[in-house]
Order: sequence, then structure tokens, then C-alpha cells
Amino acid sequence: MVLWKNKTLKDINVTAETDTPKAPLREDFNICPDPSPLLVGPFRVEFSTPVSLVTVREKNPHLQEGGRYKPDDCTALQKVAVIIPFRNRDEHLRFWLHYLHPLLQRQQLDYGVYVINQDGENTFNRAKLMNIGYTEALKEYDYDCFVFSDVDIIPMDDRNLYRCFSQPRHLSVAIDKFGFRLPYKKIFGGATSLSKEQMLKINGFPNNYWGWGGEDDDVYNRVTHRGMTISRPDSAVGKCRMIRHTRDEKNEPNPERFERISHTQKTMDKDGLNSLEYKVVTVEKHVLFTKITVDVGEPIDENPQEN
Ligand code: BGN
Repeated sequence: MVLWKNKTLKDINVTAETDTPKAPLREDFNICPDPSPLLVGPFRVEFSTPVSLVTVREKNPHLQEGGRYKPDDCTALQKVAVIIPFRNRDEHLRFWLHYLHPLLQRQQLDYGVYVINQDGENTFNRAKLMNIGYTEALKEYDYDCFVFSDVDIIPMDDRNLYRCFSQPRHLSVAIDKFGFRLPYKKIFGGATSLSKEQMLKINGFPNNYWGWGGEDDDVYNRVTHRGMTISRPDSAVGKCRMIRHTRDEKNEPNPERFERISHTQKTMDKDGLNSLEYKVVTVEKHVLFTKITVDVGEPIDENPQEN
């Protein structure tokens, strides 16, 4: 008490503040600036020289196990789980990791990369893998935003923000394969982002699109049936490259897709996150990503013929 005798209230406050450890306090309140000062704008993307995981690891020394990162000098604006539906595309994944890890760090996101690998040889089910990624990522961390990206889509400008917006976001709006423009106005494939709230509002993605095509149109329908719209970056910022490849085996165009997308409104409430069933086969924690191998089952015959 004697020590404080000549001090004003202000002095006492200053003393108290100096005595308190500053770093944790700072982190709590120091929200990362928007836009991030680390952005560089357009950058070169090419696939002629293969990249190795060792090099990608060396260039991203601040990653935590499982492909996790958060800025150490500010609190990220959003916690983003990046979900990649996957099977047999290791070469593409290396390119994706090579370009996307540095981009996500320049965007100062608190993020994790989840590769959802479909086990076995059954027909591919992209949308169900997305639902699984959403569900599994949420078991690990309190993510508030989900980026769903094909493994072969690489953005060419880091102002294309891989985070969530007030409306579901289409990120891959100007792909080289489509002449750097939208092939049609309602397209919602390639790379998209939805907040946790937006995902819950649409009951996630459909689980019963087996093979190529239509599942992204179904998600578009879900979004509009729930009164939301699609947000997009402009076509300069939204430029992307797609890694060329031949059609995957067991991912033939789905003959049912035309029929299915005409019934979204009727099916979306019973088919989605609330009806999702799968088995986790393995979880591998790599430095650059978490790989979750899953058994998604196989198509069920919804109209079995009586004999
Ligand atoms: C569309 C596909 C999408 C695909 C885009 C781009 C369908 C549904 C019947 C019209 N939609 O034609 O799934 O993302 O092409 O390749 O096939």
C-alpha cells in the first residue's frame, strides 16, 4: 500500500498491464487484417515439372501435423476446413498442395486440409465424400467454413479468397479448360465454399449421385431452394487452371443425373447430412494433409423389380 501512495489510478493501470503477460492477450484481440497484407495477386501456375512432397514440406515449415495451420501473429478471420474428394490422383494432389498451402497461408487462414479418399473400386461418389469430409473435419476442430475443392483445380490469383461469404461461394469461376469463363450461369462445380450454417440450411450434399456429373447442379438447386444466391469473385480474380487428365475409371457419366437434378426440391430434406452413412477405414496424419479413407458403400436399387 505504501508503494502505491503517490500513484494516480492511471499509473496503477499501467503497472497492472505491464505485469500481465502480453502475448496471449494480443492474440485474442488482434484479428488478422482484411485483406491480408501478404497477398501477391496473380501468380504463375504450371504443371510441366512434377513436384515432390519433400519439397512442398520444406517450403511450408509452419504446418502442424495433419495439414493444419494458423497465423502466429494474429487471429484468423475464419476457421476453414478444405475438403478434397479423392481417389488415385497422387500426382494432382502434389500440385494442389504445392500451390494451395502457400496461398492459404498468405490469406492468413486458420485451416486444415482433408483428403477424403474413396476406398475400393466401386463407382465414385464425389458429393458423398464432401459430406463425409464436412462431418469428419468437425469432429476435429470447430471449423466455421468449408471449402470443397476438386484435386485438379488450382487458382491463379490469391485474391480469390478460400473462405466463406454471406452466400455460398463459387470459387473456380474462370477455368482455362472453359476459356476462362463460366460454361453456364448456374455452374457450382470445381471449388466452392459454404459456411457451417449454409451447409446445415441445405442439408449438405446429395449422397446418391454415383459417377460423373449433376451432383454440383443438385447443390446449386439446394442453395436456391433455400432462398440463397451464389456469390462469386470477378473473372480476373477467379482464374484457375485445371490439370489435364483422362477420364477416371469407375467415374462414368451418371445416366440418372438428369432425372435426379429435376427432383432436388423433393429429395433434399431426406437425402444429405441427415441420412449420411459411411465407414472410416483409416485416418492418416501427414504433415501436408489428413487423409481419411472411407467406405462409401454402393448404389442401392431404389426401385427393385419384383420377379
Ligand atoms: C455439367 C455437369 C456438371 C459439371 C459441368 C462441368 C450435368 C447434369 C446434367 C445437365 N452437369 O454438364 O456436373 O460440373 O458440366 O463439367 O451433367
